Amino acid sequence: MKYQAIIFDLDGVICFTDEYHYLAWKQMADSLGVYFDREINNRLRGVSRMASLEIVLERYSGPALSDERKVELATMKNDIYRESLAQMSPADLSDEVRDTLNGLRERGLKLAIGSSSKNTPFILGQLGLGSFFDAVSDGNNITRSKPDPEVFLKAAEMLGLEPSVCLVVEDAVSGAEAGHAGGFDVACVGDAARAGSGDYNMQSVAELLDITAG
Ligand code: B16
Ligand code: MG
Repeated sequence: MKYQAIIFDLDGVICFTDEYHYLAWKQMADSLGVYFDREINNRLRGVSRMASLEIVLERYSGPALSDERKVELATMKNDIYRESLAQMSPADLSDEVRDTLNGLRERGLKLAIGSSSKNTPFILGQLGLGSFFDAVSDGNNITRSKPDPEVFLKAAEMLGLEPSVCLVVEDAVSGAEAGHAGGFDVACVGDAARAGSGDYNMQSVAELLDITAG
Protein backbone atom coordinates (compact mmCIF):
# COMPACT_ATOMS: atom_id res chain seq x y z
CA MET A 1 0.00 0.00 0.00
CA LYS A 2 1.29 3.47 -0.92
CA TYR A 3 0.24 5.14 2.34
CA GLN A 4 1.21 4.35 5.91
CA ALA A 5 -0.69 7.23 7.53
CA ILE A 6 -3.61 9.59 7.00
CA ILE A 7 -3.38 13.17 8.34
CA PHE A 8 -6.81 14.74 8.75
CA ASP A 9 -7.72 18.37 8.84
CA LEU A 10 -10.29 18.83 11.64
CA ASP A 11 -12.89 21.53 10.86
CA GLY A 12 -14.72 20.56 7.65
CA VAL A 13 -13.36 16.99 7.56
CA ILE A 14 -13.82 15.29 10.96
CA CYS A 15 -16.40 17.76 12.28
CA PHE A 16 -18.43 20.70 11.04
CA THR A 17 -18.08 23.82 13.14
CA ASP A 18 -18.48 26.33 10.26
CA GLU A 19 -21.80 27.54 11.57
CA TYR A 20 -20.34 28.09 15.05
CA HIS A 21 -17.42 30.03 13.53
CA TYR A 22 -19.89 32.04 11.44
CA LEU A 23 -22.17 32.94 14.37
CA ALA A 24 -19.21 33.95 16.56
CA TRP A 25 -17.52 36.11 13.89
CA LYS A 26 -20.92 37.62 13.03
CA GLN A 27 -21.52 38.65 16.64
CA MET A 28 -18.02 40.16 16.87
CA ALA A 29 -18.42 41.99 13.53
CA ASP A 30 -21.88 43.30 14.54
CA SER A 31 -20.37 44.75 17.73
CA LEU A 32 -18.04 46.83 15.51
CA GLY A 33 -20.72 47.63 12.90
CA VAL A 34 -18.78 45.65 10.27
CA TYR A 35 -20.62 43.81 7.48
CA PHE A 36 -20.08 40.02 7.59
CA ASP A 37 -21.80 37.20 5.71
CA ARG A 38 -21.46 33.47 4.98
CA GLU A 39 -19.47 34.14 1.82
CA ILE A 40 -16.81 36.02 3.83
CA ASN A 41 -16.97 33.23 6.44
CA ASN A 42 -16.09 30.73 3.68
CA ARG A 43 -12.81 32.56 3.12
CA LEU A 44 -11.82 31.78 6.72
CA ARG A 45 -11.61 28.00 6.22
CA GLY A 46 -8.25 26.69 7.38
CA VAL A 47 -7.05 30.26 8.09
CA SER A 48 -5.62 31.01 11.58
CA ARG A 49 -7.64 33.07 14.06
CA MET A 50 -5.63 36.31 13.75
CA ALA A 51 -5.42 36.03 9.94
CA SER A 52 -9.20 35.43 9.93
CA LEU A 53 -9.68 38.62 11.97
CA GLU A 54 -7.77 40.60 9.34
CA ILE A 55 -10.13 39.27 6.64
CA VAL A 56 -13.18 40.20 8.75
CA LEU A 57 -11.71 43.70 9.28
CA GLU A 58 -11.32 44.33 5.53
CA ARG A 59 -14.78 45.95 5.78
CA TYR A 60 -13.89 48.00 8.88
CA SER A 61 -13.59 51.74 8.33
CA GLY A 62 -13.46 53.21 11.87
CA PRO A 63 -10.45 54.53 13.80
CA ALA A 64 -7.29 52.41 13.63
CA LEU A 65 -7.31 49.38 15.92
CA SER A 66 -4.29 48.70 18.13
CA ASP A 67 -2.76 45.21 18.28
CA GLU A 68 -4.15 44.88 21.84
CA ARG A 69 -7.66 45.72 20.61
CA LYS A 70 -7.32 43.14 17.82
CA VAL A 71 -6.35 40.47 20.33
CA GLU A 72 -9.39 41.50 22.41
CA LEU A 73 -11.66 41.15 19.38
CA ALA A 74 -10.22 37.73 18.49
CA THR A 75 -10.68 36.66 22.12
CA MET A 76 -14.28 37.88 22.07
CA LYS A 77 -14.92 35.74 18.97
CA ASN A 78 -13.18 32.73 20.50
CA ASP A 79 -15.14 32.96 23.76
CA ILE A 80 -18.43 32.95 21.82
CA TYR A 81 -17.18 30.09 19.61
CA ARG A 82 -16.16 28.00 22.63
CA GLU A 83 -19.65 28.38 24.14
CA SER A 84 -20.93 26.57 21.03
CA LEU A 85 -18.14 23.96 21.17
CA ALA A 86 -19.11 23.25 24.79
CA GLN A 87 -22.48 21.99 23.49
CA MET A 88 -20.83 19.38 21.24
CA SER A 89 -20.76 15.69 22.18
CA PRO A 90 -19.74 12.33 20.64
CA ALA A 91 -23.16 12.40 18.90
CA ASP A 92 -21.72 15.18 16.67
CA LEU A 93 -19.30 12.69 15.12
CA SER A 94 -21.08 11.29 12.06
CA ASP A 95 -21.40 7.52 11.62
CA GLU A 96 -19.60 7.88 8.32
CA VAL A 97 -16.55 9.58 9.85
CA ARG A 98 -16.50 7.13 12.78
CA ASP A 99 -16.74 4.06 10.49
CA THR A 100 -14.09 5.46 8.14
CA LEU A 101 -11.65 6.16 10.99
CA ASN A 102 -12.18 2.67 12.42
CA GLY A 103 -11.87 1.05 8.97
CA LEU A 104 -8.60 2.85 8.25
CA ARG A 105 -7.19 1.91 11.63
CA GLU A 106 -8.13 -1.77 11.09
CA ARG A 107 -5.95 -1.64 7.98
CA GLY A 108 -3.00 -0.70 10.15
CA LEU A 109 -2.79 2.91 9.03
CA LYS A 110 -1.53 5.53 11.48
CA LEU A 111 -4.06 8.35 11.93
CA ALA A 112 -3.20 11.97 12.77
CA ILE A 113 -4.69 15.45 12.93
CA GLY A 114 -3.26 18.50 11.12
CA SER A 115 -5.45 21.48 12.01
CA SER A 116 -4.95 25.26 12.19
CA SER A 117 -7.24 25.39 15.21
CA LYS A 118 -5.96 26.17 18.70
CA ASN A 119 -9.22 24.63 19.93
CA THR A 120 -8.28 21.19 18.53
CA PRO A 121 -7.76 19.44 21.92
CA PHE A 122 -11.09 20.82 23.19
CA ILE A 123 -12.98 19.77 20.03
CA LEU A 124 -11.45 16.27 19.99
CA GLY A 125 -12.38 15.85 23.67
CA GLN A 126 -15.97 16.93 23.00
CA LEU A 127 -16.23 14.38 20.15
CA GLY A 128 -14.86 11.56 22.33
CA LEU A 129 -11.65 11.43 20.25
CA GLY A 130 -9.36 12.89 22.91
CA SER A 131 -6.95 9.95 22.81
CA PHE A 132 -7.87 8.38 19.46
CA PHE A 133 -5.20 9.81 17.14
CA ASP A 134 -1.56 8.70 16.96
CA ALA A 135 -0.45 12.33 16.59
CA VAL A 136 -2.10 15.73 16.90
CA SER A 137 -0.48 18.73 15.21
CA ASP A 138 -2.54 21.90 15.55
CA GLY A 139 -2.63 25.68 15.92
CA ASN A 140 -0.83 25.36 19.25
CA ASN A 141 2.42 23.96 17.83
CA ILE A 142 2.86 25.96 14.63
CA THR A 143 4.17 29.41 13.81
CA ARG A 144 2.95 29.57 10.19
CA SER A 145 -0.63 28.98 9.06
CA LYS A 146 -1.83 27.01 5.99
CA PRO A 147 -1.01 27.27 3.04
CA ASP A 148 2.38 26.86 4.75
CA PRO A 149 2.97 23.09 5.17
CA GLU A 150 4.29 23.36 8.76
CA VAL A 151 1.25 21.81 10.49
CA PHE A 152 1.36 18.70 8.26
CA LEU A 153 5.15 18.38 8.34
CA LYS A 154 5.00 18.42 12.16
CA ALA A 155 2.29 15.72 12.10
CA ALA A 156 4.46 13.50 9.85
CA GLU A 157 7.45 14.12 12.10
CA MET A 158 5.42 13.13 15.20
CA LEU A 159 4.48 9.90 13.39
CA GLY A 160 8.10 9.34 12.37
CA LEU A 161 7.12 9.11 8.69
CA GLU A 162 8.10 10.85 5.44
CA PRO A 163 5.44 13.01 3.71
CA SER A 164 5.56 10.69 0.67
CA VAL A 165 3.84 7.90 2.64
CA CYS A 166 1.22 10.13 4.31
CA LEU A 167 -2.07 11.22 2.73
CA VAL A 168 -3.47 14.60 3.83
CA VAL A 169 -7.27 15.04 3.91
CA GLU A 170 -8.55 18.62 3.53
CA ASP A 171 -11.70 20.66 2.87
CA ALA A 172 -9.95 24.02 2.29
CA VAL A 173 -8.06 25.06 -0.85
CA SER A 174 -5.37 26.66 1.38
CA GLY A 175 -5.07 23.35 3.23
CA ALA A 176 -4.68 21.35 0.01
CA GLU A 177 -1.97 23.81 -1.07
CA ALA A 178 -0.26 23.29 2.29
CA GLY A 179 -0.30 19.53 1.79
CA HIS A 180 1.18 19.73 -1.69
CA ALA A 181 3.80 22.27 -0.55
CA GLY A 182 4.93 19.73 2.07
CA GLY A 183 5.27 16.94 -0.49
CA PHE A 184 2.10 15.07 0.54
CA ASP A 185 -0.60 13.58 -1.66
CA VAL A 186 -3.91 15.26 -0.82
CA ALA A 187 -7.48 13.92 -0.77
CA CYS A 188 -10.15 16.63 -0.72
CA VAL A 189 -13.78 16.92 0.30
CA GLY A 190 -16.18 19.88 0.21
CA ASP A 191 -14.96 23.22 -1.16
CA ALA A 192 -11.47 21.98 -2.03
CA ALA A 193 -12.88 18.93 -3.86
CA ARG A 194 -15.25 21.15 -5.85
CA ALA A 195 -12.24 23.31 -6.79
CA GLY A 196 -10.39 20.15 -7.92
CA SER A 197 -7.52 20.88 -5.50
CA GLY A 198 -6.78 17.27 -4.56
CA ASP A 199 -4.99 14.29 -6.06
CA TYR A 200 -8.27 12.67 -5.09
CA ASN A 201 -11.46 14.77 -5.06
CA MET A 202 -14.04 12.92 -2.99
CA GLN A 203 -17.79 13.18 -2.43
CA SER A 204 -17.25 12.00 1.15
CA VAL A 205 -14.51 10.78 3.51
CA ALA A 206 -15.75 7.17 3.19
CA GLU A 207 -13.96 7.09 -0.21
CA LEU A 208 -10.68 6.96 1.75
CA LEU A 209 -11.44 3.27 2.29
CA ASP A 210 -11.34 2.75 -1.53
CA ILE A 211 -8.25 4.95 -1.99
CA THR A 212 -6.29 2.98 0.61
CA ALA A 213 -7.57 -0.49 -0.46
CA GLY A 214 -4.91 -2.89 -1.76
P1 B16 B 1 -9.19 28.59 16.13
P2 B16 B 1 -8.94 23.49 10.36
C1 B16 B 1 -9.37 26.00 11.13
O1 B16 B 1 -9.42 24.64 11.40
C2 B16 B 1 -10.72 26.53 10.70
O2 B16 B 1 -11.08 25.98 9.43
C3 B16 B 1 -10.66 28.03 10.56
O3 B16 B 1 -11.93 28.53 10.19
C4 B16 B 1 -10.22 28.65 11.90
O4 B16 B 1 -10.09 30.06 11.79
C5 B16 B 1 -8.87 28.03 12.28
O5 B16 B 1 -8.99 26.63 12.36
C6 B16 B 1 -8.37 28.56 13.60
O6 B16 B 1 -9.26 28.12 14.61
O7 B16 B 1 -9.71 29.99 16.21
O8 B16 B 1 -10.07 27.56 16.81
O9 B16 B 1 -7.75 28.48 16.57
O10 B16 B 1 -9.88 23.54 9.21
O11 B16 B 1 -7.49 23.78 10.01
O12 B16 B 1 -9.10 22.24 11.21
MG1 MG C 1 -10.78 22.60 7.41
